Amino acid sequence: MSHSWGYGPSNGPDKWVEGFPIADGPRQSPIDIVPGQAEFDSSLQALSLKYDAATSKSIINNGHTFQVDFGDDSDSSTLTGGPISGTYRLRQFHFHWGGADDRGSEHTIAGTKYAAELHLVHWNTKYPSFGDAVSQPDGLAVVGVFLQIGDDNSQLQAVVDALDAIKGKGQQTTFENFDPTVLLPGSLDYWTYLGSLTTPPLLESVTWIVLKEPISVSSGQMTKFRSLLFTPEGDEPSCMMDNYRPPQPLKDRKVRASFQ
Ligand code: SG4
Ligand code: ZN
Repeated sequence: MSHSWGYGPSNGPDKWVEGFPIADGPRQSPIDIVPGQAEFDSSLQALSLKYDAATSKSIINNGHTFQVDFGDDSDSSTLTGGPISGTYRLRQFHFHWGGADDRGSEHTIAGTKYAAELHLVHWNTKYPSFGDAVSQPDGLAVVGVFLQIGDDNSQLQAVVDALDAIKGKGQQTTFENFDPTVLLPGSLDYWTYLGSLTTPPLLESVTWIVLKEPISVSSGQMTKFRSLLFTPEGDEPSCMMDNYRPPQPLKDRKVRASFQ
């Protein structure tokens, strides 16, 4: 992989190990979660997600996904409770999705794939910044939410409507006054395990919190995700899709469940 990483045959997940040997490391993500093999842990606390709409700033196509970035210079939008200790601040959220509705999630549930997966990325405020936290074993906590094909998700429409303005890699626009709480399902029941970033540099710094209950997305909304481009304006266009890493070996890890 002499060129930069991506999701194609020549630079995709199977090649990442060439530039990032941690790809074969002991705590890689995503994984296949087998509910019958997860252990209910009554000591796990409820998740507390407290987000302030005033912290959403912009939406950007970074050539791998699109993400909404948040101001993280104060404890305005935070994650506490669940499996983590202390306070983690929301930095950004982004999605992974398929080229068709039958695939796209990174985590799978007993082999079942969802059409997409939302990642809300938080960093541990015991470190001075996101950049410092990203390489620490307890640096990040990512909440994963599955998107299941069904009704139009009206809460997602503000995000979908912004995509026209960021079609090409490197494009960004303002995205203010958005509270991502509206994207969460009714139940905050979750599975949790210790893992990694799912893209290079694949750092083993993530406490994963994967919600059991999916949110809905319509086929039409997924089509709009796929109208984004991996490529910058001016290049031969390549549609952004199948930007997910497949499940990695569980190795010596336990998945815990917050629910019975
Ligand atoms: C996406 O490519 C995000 O755009 C990246 O964010 C993110 O990397 C990467 O996914 C890995 O995150 O929750 N899927 S994941 O494990 O947050 C980081 C940026 O490039 C470091 C800012
Ligand atoms: Zn992600």
